[in-house]
Amino acid sequence: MWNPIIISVKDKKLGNALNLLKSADTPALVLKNFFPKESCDIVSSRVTEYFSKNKCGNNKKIGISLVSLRNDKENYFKMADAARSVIRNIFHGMQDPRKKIHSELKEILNIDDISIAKEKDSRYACGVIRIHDKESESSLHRDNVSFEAPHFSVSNLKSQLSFVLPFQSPDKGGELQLFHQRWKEKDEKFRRVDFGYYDEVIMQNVESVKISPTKGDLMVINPNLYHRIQPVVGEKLRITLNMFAGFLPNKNEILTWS
Ligand SMILES: O=C(O)CCC(=O)C(=O)O
Ligand SMILES: [Fe+2]
Repeated sequence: MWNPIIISVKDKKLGNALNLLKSADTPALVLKNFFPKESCDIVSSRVTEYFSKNKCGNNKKIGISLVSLRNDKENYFKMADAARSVIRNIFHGMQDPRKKIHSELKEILNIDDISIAKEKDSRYACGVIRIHDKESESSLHRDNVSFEAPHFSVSNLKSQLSFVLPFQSPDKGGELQLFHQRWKEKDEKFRRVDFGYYDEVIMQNVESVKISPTKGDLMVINPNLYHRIQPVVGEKLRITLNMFAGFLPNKNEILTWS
């Protein structure tokens, strides 16, 4: 059986779990009750209000993601700076979950250091808040910054990780489905022109798991495994904080970005 490792935050140190994640022997680490549910509710109502006031079209996120601007480096860093105060305001008056991820995962994962990635004098974006509603599509994909954005310094990092912190779960659906299959360069023939990959990329009899997003439970995944978000059912939005991380070569040190 290929199942996530569920950790109570009280367990603190995780032993071998990080290696199991890197080797894909486990699909995910789930840190129960990582972020207070009351704070999740406050964030969710602020995010919902933000989207009702700001007409965002199909752009259902707050914050900047590297993949969407990978061919416009200057603009990526400019927009990353412009987005900082917007995200900070969403977390106003509470412990910033991004800071909590940085400080507590250092201890829990037994890492020497975790900080936001930099490139010369520019700081990478820190976190994207994503909403998924019943109209949202999430294609099968994998995240691999080394392949997708080779002219950014984070492309030199190893063992990419993805952090997903749900603030609100939909009534039904919205599970994160992970396949026990890593992306390989030869899979590029299955790539869709818009985003992601055709389902044919998944080989026969490959196992998959579906993890329901539970507010406050931090999921850490190996995003080199194919994954997708199942359709959201009902009116309630799926709201998450998403961040990436990678290891400095030959170091037990992580840099983060979004
Ligand atoms: O929001 C999620 O559950 C997963 C998002 C995702 O694709 C990722 O973190 O790489
Ligand atoms: Fe992803």
